[in-house]
Amino acid sequence: MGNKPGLSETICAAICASGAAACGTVSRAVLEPVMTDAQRAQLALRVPEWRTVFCAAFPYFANVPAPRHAISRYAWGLDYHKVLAQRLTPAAEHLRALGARAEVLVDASPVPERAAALYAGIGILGDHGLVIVPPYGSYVFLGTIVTDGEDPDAPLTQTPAIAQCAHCGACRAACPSGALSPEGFHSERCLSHLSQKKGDLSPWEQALLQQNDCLWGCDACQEACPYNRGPRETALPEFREALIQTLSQGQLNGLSNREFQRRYGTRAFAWRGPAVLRRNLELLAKSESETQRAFRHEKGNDL
Ligand code: B12
Ligand code: SF4
Ligand code: SF4
Repeated sequence: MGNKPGLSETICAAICASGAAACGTVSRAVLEPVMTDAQRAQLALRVPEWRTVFCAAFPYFANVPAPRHAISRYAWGLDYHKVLAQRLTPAAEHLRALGARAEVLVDASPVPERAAALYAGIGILGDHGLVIVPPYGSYVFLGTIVTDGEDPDAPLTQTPAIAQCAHCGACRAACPSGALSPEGFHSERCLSHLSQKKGDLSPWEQALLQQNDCLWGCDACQEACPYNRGPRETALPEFREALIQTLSQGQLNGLSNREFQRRYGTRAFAWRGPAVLRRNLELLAKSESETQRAFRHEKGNDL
């Protein structure tokens, strides 16, 4: 990438012009110590001599209420993996034109994206584990460009301090599964994970999905957070137009995998295929009919 001063600002400005709300850089010396061995090995395969990570946050909050049987907000619009990759590619090409290797990596990536964003100084660490970028709250996706060019503007070794949230406790109190505990985050308990998990769910897991009317993903900790009170709406059309906020059994029943992909393959909820969504919808329908039965019983209208 050379030693031209201001190059990282130029690249970050291009990334922001492509729709990011914030962009920053973190050097290898700062990020590598918090990476796992597996993350280090995988990233070295993608960009062997990587030295700098550009990290960007793209807002996705659409200002419409969540319906019944809601898909989580992050999956209402087009698949963010593709959207961010497309929007980050011109900046990566700019770096390549200068002779550097540059790879766009989004989510399915060995980069610990939240740590990269926090060290790059583009957001605040929330106790729910997510990166908050006011005024968009935590409703931002993270994406990176990893390059072997050196960032001339970033200190090589100094680990920056990380901004922290207000520690109000609302996310922990709102978490229905106990995934957020003082000891840390338990991903195997997280409803977002459970709603995407294949196969049979335990009775406890089923009840969690039903009680929280959860079709795909979970937004409870984010909804409770004061930084997400009235967040600014995204300007990106991919995340505010043609939204799919829920699905019905009628839309999914009888669909082959191929037909499901044809209809919904542009969406982030499609990667697991239709079976997991069908299972979740069945659970929600079952709990609905049980509630209706209990209501009729209370009114003395039992058949
Ligand atoms: C696996 C995964 C999940 C799992 C587990 C999540 C978890 N909290 O661990 C499940 C399915 C549960 C999940 C759920 C969600 N996820 Co998720 N997930 C990921 C993914 C793909 C990998 C994370 C991971 O486990 N990596 C492997 C471990 C070993 O690495 P790591 O998490 O980075 O952490 C290591 C180090 O970096 C270090 N570390 C971690 N953080 C920090 C911070 C600092 C400051 C330091 C020093 C160190 C450090 O400790 C770890 C151990 O070594 C990331 C994308 C990515 N590539 O980072 C998205 C990502 C974290 N998810 C995201 C989202 C949006 C969600 C959901 C909100 C989706 C939803 N609505 O249902 C929920 C939120 C749940 C929650 N409260 O965390 C976004 C978060 C955006 C943001 N604003 O922060 C990400 C960044 C995807 C993206 N590209 O935007 N997710
Ligand atoms: S996504 Fe849901 S289950 Fe997971 S930590 Fe947040 S509130 Fe808890
Ligand atoms: S709800 Fe409170 S404790 Fe949780 S992330 Fe938001 S400010 Fe931090």
